[in-house]
Amino acid sequence: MELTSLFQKYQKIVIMRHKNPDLDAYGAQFGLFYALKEFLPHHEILAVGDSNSQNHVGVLIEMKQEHFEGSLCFVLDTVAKQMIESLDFERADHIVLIDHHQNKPDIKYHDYLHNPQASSTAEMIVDLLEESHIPIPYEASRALYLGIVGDTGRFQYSNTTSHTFEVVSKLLKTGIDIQSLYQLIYSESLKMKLMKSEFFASISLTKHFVAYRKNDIDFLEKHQIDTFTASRGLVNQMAGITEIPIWANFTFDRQTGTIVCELRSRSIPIVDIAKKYGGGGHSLACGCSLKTWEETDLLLADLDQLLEETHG
Ligand SMILES: [Mn+2]
Repeated sequence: MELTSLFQKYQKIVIMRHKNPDLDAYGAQFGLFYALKEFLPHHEILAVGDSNSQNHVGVLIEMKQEHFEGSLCFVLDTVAKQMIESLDFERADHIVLIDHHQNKPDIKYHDYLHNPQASSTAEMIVDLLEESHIPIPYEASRALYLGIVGDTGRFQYSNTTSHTFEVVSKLLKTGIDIQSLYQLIYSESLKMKLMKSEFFASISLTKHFVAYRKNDIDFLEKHQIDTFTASRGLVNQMAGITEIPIWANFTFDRQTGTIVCELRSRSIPIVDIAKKYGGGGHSLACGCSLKTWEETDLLLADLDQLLEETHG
């Protein structure tokens, strides 16, 4: 893919990513946005999509059909239809997907940059900008750094490679202040901390130490949080505890009337259990949706049984 010829052909560039964005989705989006803004000062460049509390790096425009007509559109950090806010982007004249996940695209595209070895889409954006001889300005650098930190869990997950550090080294040379960036993403409100402490104080354990919590509608309403914040946002409150090899977070979802299950494991693969209940994901981090609280007990029994088989 020749970016420069695409930039000659299209005057309007739209940059989007999956809904419910995480640090990598924002990082890749705004990293590319700020770099192209500076490189192509006479182009119209739009960063579009939904927003949440994880955005520290830029201002988004709400997605509209007319943004896409006659445009070059980048779709970042996903290739899955179910992760996309709106399929309006398919009106774009040229669609470029950039992603590091394992999935096969089920959305329309013209070019697809895929690197499952990359720690993050942000890491891929740094490589792409380099290859295309597009400078990475300070603002882009901050966004991209946060993206990489998000998907590598501050460089602790096994997706962190020597290349990740090469990329980060380039970002640091733009003069970013990483201490202030960490303060942005790892500080939280007193209200949030108190909610987490209530959450943790009421976790339960199965016989073989699967930790779990059931977040009902009362919990969501008491703390004024949405399903995503409670399920994805709180599951890892149960992580990093020596005695607990597997943990599960069950959260009622008002919109669908289902129970969203986030399942995590330190080392024993659990994705087959998620699949048994119609879900999926990674080997140690996966999920599914269930219709009743009774089903969550069946799922917990399966996880407990898995530990019994593993430990005897
Ligand atoms: Mn990612």
